Amino acid sequence: MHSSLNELFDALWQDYLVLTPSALEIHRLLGEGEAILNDHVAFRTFNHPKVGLDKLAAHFLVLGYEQKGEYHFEAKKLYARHFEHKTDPLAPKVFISELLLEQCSPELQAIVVGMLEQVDERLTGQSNFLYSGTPWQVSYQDYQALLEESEYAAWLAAYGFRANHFTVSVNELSGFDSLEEVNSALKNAGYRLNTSGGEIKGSPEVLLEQSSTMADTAIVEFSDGKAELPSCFYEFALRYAKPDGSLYTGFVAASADKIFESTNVR
Ligand code: OOG
Ligand code: NI
Repeated sequence: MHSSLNELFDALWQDYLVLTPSALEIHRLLGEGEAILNDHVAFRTFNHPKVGLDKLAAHFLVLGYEQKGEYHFEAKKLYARHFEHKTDPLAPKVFISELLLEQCSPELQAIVVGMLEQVDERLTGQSNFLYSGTPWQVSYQDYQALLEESEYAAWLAAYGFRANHFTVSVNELSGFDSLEEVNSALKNAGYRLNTSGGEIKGSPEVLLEQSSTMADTAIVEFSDGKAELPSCFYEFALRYAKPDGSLYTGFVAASADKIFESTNVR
């Protein structure tokens, strides 16, 4: 467990930048030299007792976070929860999802169990767990079998435990007032956006608008060779005020469903 929130987020950011070099360029493009506030950071896992959502969440609960919303993604066989810091409104929100293994094929389950058998029980309690990557060896052949059934499972097998994306709080950017402006700046600079469900997911009516880049790529070493695959992406979120005047802090399942596809291979 980490003793400070800043220390944990710094370590997550450094790990994320190695796989997502475009995030640093975009950070400069949007921040124009000023600090950027993170709306949220997201993680992926399997709903296996060894590494389930709760094991990841524990690292945030000890740092003052509490559980907030929950979300269901039936077609993708995912379940997610989001967490907010109890007292620090500037602390990034945390979104953690897990693949519901019992709903997946016996073939997928067998590959994942083979990976998880290699995981030391003590891993999830270690301070670096949330940016420890893949504690397993998996073959490219198994990766491809996972990919046939679940893009999420395949990404997780290749990249493991780390921030899957950071998210710029567009509300806090001084040079950009809308997500359209952010998206135009990104496209003009040559970045590819996730267009699944439209470039902008959500609307003022649901109090949240989101867009994201398509993931960068990285070379992944499998037990039987290397492959270049989508790594991590950068997201942009604009939040709207609730009737009481405070900003909406939740997520929108229909939008999140499309954001997951930012790491799709095709
Ligand atoms: C999470 C996708 C959902 C959001 O902000 O709605 C999400 C993921 O890709 O792991 O980040
Ligand atoms: Ni997100």
